[in-house]
Amino acid sequence: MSNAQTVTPELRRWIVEQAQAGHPPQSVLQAMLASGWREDVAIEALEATLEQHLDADAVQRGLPPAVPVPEPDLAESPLHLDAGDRRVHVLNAMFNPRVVVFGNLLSADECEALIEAAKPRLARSLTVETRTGGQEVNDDRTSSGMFFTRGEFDVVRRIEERIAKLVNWPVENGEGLQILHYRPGAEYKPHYDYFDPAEPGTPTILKRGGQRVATLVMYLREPEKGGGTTFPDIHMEVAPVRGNAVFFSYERPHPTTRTLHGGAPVIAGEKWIATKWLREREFS
Ligand code: PD2
Ligand code: ZN
Repeated sequence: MSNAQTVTPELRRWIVEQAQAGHPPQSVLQAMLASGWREDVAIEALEATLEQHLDADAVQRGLPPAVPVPEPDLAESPLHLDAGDRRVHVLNAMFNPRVVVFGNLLSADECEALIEAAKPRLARSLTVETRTGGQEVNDDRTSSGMFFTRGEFDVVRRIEERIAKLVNWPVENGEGLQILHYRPGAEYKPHYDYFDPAEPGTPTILKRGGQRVATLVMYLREPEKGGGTTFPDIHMEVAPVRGNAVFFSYERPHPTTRTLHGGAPVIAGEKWIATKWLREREFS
């Protein structure tokens, strides 16, 4: 192997061969270090090569290709992240699927401001109807809701900028904030947030900014019991604590992302949330 610290096609081929021969990434890394590769270059080359290889494999099996997704900077496992105007707490982080629980994302005043501005505009929640690209009342979603337009007023704008900084994704790629209100018994049955490529209405929906690639559910008012955000594939439930949020990303519109999630029925009290969906490109 060459000692030049540039990653050549030969090196990539060799990495893939090692993986195919069943050598774990840690042993491949050790072999690279032993032949003089700098650790940072070796790790980067390994990660990028294996990721590309897995994606090519997935596409060959008929899956949609993976695309870049928003990602908070958790490389050094920080306890806090600087989101511009606020220090956000990192409470929990999972890699596969990428699910991160944040604390202290919103102040109590911000939560109340969103709820009060939304109240006069609430209607029974609609979901995007992927058969036609329109909207429909959906029995799986028994909450009421509304959308603000992006940057509609100062609190919305401030929160959108905070989110953009937190997950390193342009404000312009975000849909308008959606506010949802769940009374006792209301729920949102498990679903994926991306648009199903097999549905005939999806190409129309994708004209505005491409696919959804990540979701941030922010808890504005907490119920007394129930109302957690559930992830059935990973047996996880996030408690809907006011000011906290759960972030998850999905690099392809496919169940292999294991991002199936739902809003569990509220058992006592009421739950209010704000959802920010992030698209691949500018959403206009
Ligand atoms: O209210 C929730 O916890 C929830 C669960 C699943 C919200 C959404 N999805 C959503 O807004 O997409
Ligand atoms: Zn959802």
